[in-house]
Amino acid sequence: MLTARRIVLKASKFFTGFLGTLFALLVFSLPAFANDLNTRYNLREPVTALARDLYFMHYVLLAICLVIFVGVFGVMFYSMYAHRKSRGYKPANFSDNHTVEVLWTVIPFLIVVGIGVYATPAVMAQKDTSNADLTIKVTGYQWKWGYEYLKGEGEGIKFLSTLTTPYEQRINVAPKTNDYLLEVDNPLVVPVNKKVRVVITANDVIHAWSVPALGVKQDSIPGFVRDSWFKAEKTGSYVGQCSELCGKDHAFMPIEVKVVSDEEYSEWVGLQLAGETKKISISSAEPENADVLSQTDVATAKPATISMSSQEEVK
Ligand SMILES: [Cu+2]
Repeated sequence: MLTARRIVLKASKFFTGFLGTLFALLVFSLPAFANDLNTRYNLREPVTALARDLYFMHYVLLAICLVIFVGVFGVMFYSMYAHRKSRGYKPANFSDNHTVEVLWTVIPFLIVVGIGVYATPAVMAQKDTSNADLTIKVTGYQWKWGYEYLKGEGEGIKFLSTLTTPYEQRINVAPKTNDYLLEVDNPLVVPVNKKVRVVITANDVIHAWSVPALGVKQDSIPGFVRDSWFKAEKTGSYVGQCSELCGKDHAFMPIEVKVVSDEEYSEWVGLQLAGETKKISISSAEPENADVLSQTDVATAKPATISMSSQEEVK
């Protein structure tokens, strides 16, 4: 008959080996897991350093959860199986065990603190919006997005961005396309390898501007200004969705960020500023009663209404 000590040793050896292998498999196969619009599972393939950090952190945390899950349930099921009544085991008769109680309080506490310490640099980096090449104000409306280029090349450009997926697809009378509910008329256009600061607010209710591949997710709150940033390393189209339940058309206000080369960006800016391809400008198509924070409002707003990270003037 195995002693309790040997059982624990045996079990821990097994779990260390098993989880180590699993973790190594997960970490080393990260790129293979990366996702695009054609695949259904996992996070989007990261295209910024920040998004890569978040992606990796996601796996580390998943592995920690897995270790705890397998460890706890493994010990539980093994104990029940190996010490069952039919084998002649008698139930122990004790009411508490201080050592165990201290352990199951201290260990989870250390795990949580460890995760917090590990995640802090990434959270701090997300908030460091200094030295941006481009500043863009993003405004959430029910149910569309408004973009306004505040600073940097393209200053003065503003437009609304609305879902273009045909209604027929939504009611299942037309086949759904690959970018179903992720296509917009006017994507946000930004240059590649430039730090873009997004200043995020809302006009009516709370929305959230989120583009997973860029590692950005930030609530947009009426009367408040929050900011975030990204620096895309690869040209392409990156999509996201409003990520805060904001009313009946919450699912129908996607985000598309088009990352282009410097030359293409300059060309696009030229066309926009010349007004040649400007399809909808905020001034002509702004929803009625729009009471969005103007640039001056943002710059002169009382500190209390601006998040700690946004106290520097927007302009
Ligand atoms: Cu929304």
